[in-house]
Amino acid sequence: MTLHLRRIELWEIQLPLREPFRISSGVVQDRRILLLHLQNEDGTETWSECVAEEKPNYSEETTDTAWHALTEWLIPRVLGKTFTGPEALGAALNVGIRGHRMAKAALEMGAWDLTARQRNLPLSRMLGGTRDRVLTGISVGIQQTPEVLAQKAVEAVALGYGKVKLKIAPGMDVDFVAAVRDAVGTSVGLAVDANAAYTLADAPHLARLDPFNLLMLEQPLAQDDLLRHAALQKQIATPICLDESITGVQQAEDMITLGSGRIINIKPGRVGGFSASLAIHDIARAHDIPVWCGGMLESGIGRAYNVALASLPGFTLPGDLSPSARYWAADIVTPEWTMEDGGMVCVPLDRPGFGVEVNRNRIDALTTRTAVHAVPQGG
Ligand code: OSB
Ligand code: MG
Repeated sequence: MTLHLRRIELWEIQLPLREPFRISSGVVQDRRILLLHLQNEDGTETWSECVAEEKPNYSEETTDTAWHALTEWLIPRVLGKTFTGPEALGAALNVGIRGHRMAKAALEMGAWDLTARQRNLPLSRMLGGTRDRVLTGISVGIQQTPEVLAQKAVEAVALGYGKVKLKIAPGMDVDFVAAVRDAVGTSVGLAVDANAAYTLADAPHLARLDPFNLLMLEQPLAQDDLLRHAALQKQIATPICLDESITGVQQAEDMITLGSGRIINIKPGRVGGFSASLAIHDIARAHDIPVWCGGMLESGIGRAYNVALASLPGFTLPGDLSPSARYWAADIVTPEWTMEDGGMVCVPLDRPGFGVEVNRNRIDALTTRTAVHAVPQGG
């Protein structure tokens, strides 16, 4: 069994969030999502999702740069060519094409799912997943006041989430966390995510979060700054978790060597796909570094890929894998993603591939542009 893509379609959809999602670097209301439909020469088909957002505030990639990179460089690299598997296809995307990891990941992860379908395996098991349910958390955006945020956190706990992550920014941090801790009590797992909004000079201020007994402080400093994260970790008790900084295997190794953090958020899109995600998982596990699966406000398709990854044994902390209804009035997959008692999401294991049906009618209704790349007849 080999991979030989004969047709790749790009679909951009616009999916409105139920409420705006604000982080320190920007706000999203309508999610512009790039989907890929992949067709292998043996008739195997799947969908994948590129997690790039409309604006370059989290990552330098955007929906438009990903469309461009896929169209101009990445799709031509793989279309009509034969690969022994997803690793080989992923490697071909990295020869002479720097960056654009989210665009690459959409193709590479789709290749993993095609291979799972060819082998009649659930995507989870194709990747080495062992769990049949994964712990989930919620990521709550920045709110106007500590009181509003505390109210949202209380609602999340009542819904059963196993972790509540609060977005913070300078001026909207210690008081907000204090109000939430006070409202939810000491037993709830709380985390904060700064999305790179602070500098090392803020270390004494960030140390004021220590008394709240947070599970982690995610990405306090700049994306490319492992050195200062190491210095900061020495000055605060709260474990640092890196998100934006971990763009590949090497950054994970460097984080461990330097002591820049004690936890890793793995987002397969951010690291260029599943091969890098698996390698980071393995390295972290060997060093007793817990990992968890981050989210990018994915549709039900991207979520399916994340849930499969989160079923690997090293994913010991709850992921940002909220149910569909937390984000959208209606998702583009059937069944929608739901949360079971105990804040768990079930890993679909009853069919090959990522395990949910894609709702074509719903995609059609949300589509803003499409493009088709196909090998010529007889090619
Ligand atoms: O930093 O984890 C982040 C969403 C967009 C960009 C960055 C982040 C996030 C989230 C959302 O926290 C998590 C989710 O998908 O629920
Ligand atoms: Mg984050």
